[in-house]
Amino acid sequence: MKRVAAVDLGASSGRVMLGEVGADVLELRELNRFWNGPVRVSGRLHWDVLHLHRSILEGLQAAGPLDGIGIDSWAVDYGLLDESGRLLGNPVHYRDSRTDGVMERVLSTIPATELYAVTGLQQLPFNTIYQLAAEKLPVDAARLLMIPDLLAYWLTGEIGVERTNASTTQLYDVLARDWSDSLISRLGLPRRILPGLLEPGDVVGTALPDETGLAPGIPVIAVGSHDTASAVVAVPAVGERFAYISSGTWSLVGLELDAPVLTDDAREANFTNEGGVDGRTRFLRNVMGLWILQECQRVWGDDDLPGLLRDAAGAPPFAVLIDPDAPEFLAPGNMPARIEEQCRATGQDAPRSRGAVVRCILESLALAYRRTLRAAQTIADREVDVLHVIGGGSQNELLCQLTADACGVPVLAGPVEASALGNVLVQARALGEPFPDLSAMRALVRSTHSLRRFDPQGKPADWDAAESRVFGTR
Ligand code: LFR
Repeated sequence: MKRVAAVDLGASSGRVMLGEVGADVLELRELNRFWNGPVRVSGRLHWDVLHLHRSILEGLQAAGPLDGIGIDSWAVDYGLLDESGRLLGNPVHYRDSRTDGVMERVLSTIPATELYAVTGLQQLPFNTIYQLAAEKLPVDAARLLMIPDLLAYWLTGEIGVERTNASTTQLYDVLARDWSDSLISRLGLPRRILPGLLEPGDVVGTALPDETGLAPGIPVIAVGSHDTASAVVAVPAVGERFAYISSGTWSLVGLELDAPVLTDDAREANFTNEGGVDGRTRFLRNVMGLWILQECQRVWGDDDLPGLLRDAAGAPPFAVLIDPDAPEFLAPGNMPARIEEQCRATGQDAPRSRGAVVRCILESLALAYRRTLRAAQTIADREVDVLHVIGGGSQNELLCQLTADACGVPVLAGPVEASALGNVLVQARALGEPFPDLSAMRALVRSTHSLRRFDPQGKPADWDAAESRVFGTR
């Protein structure tokens, strides 16, 4: 059995979890949980990366003896180091407005078709490529590290970029499985700022006792360092005919495939082909997710989520519907006002109570899931029998039921801590636990975690009508 720590950083909170993993054991215990989120300084949104580092150390120092440490986080964001390894400036949050209009500018010199043929990535305005194009690279920038790589560098002094997260930069060649030299040079970036790639399971280095206060000799192991890649490892699926929603601040809706799908249909529907553990492809789309609800709660100063969900469950169905993926919902701000604005623009009465707002958000998300799931199956030519909802959002029973109703397939909800589970499983395998493949890991998740099942209810015709209301015949 192995005793490993998973550092799992989401966009609203981070945690350090202790994992005990063996042939028939998979247990997590929380060592530290801490706030994470955007910090606005001089008009720019940043991550508080030193707070993250310190909170990670606090968790690790409370862990007792460890066989390994793995770090996963959200994707696309990065820190720049100078030649001596010092961080140049505080990493910027992907929701910052510095990328406004940049995607359009880059696409006028690198056509979207070409970019998709190389990277297979969905167009999101905050992809690393657009963040880099938004600013002049500091003259003393010597290395770019993605957030988990930066935090691993601070623990070990070793530099590398893990592949699943590299695949989210839009600078990675999805077929060659390496950085795209041609895109990097067309962007005017020096090739050497992008370090060599690491595979999930590679040892990054050993934690430096003097810097970290940890016992000597603990390996820091590259995992699926993109949180969604780690989460997908822990989807408790049997076989191939499944879809997943990794449900948190974002909802990542899609399929696991053996190879990328780079067709015009996939590009036009804005599907991404992100790198998975063991060379799999995460064929999915970002749906705006629980972010909209989290921002409503922040604006209302209301942290009683169970109360809001009870009110939403009692609110009239299909009263108000929005397109959650509309660009106005991306940046932090007054979401209730933005929802009202979208209602006005689409000729609907604004929701009159908080419960009605929450109902509107959840039904609108369920509709977006349905559209995405159907498109994924058609484009990838893969039918599914079951939809696994994993991550924090799997605890939201109303959303799970609406998702089953809208998608017309059974939903299996759980595990909640999917990213941390995927993280510890990949570490345990690297340390010698016998998991020959992903299905063995998934079998262990199934046998150690209970799932909740939601069967489709209600009238499918209501969802058809709702879909044409929001999206017309598009
Ligand atoms: C989820 C996630 C998504 C990515 C978004 C931004 O936490 O990693 O997969 O698109 O955050 O990085």
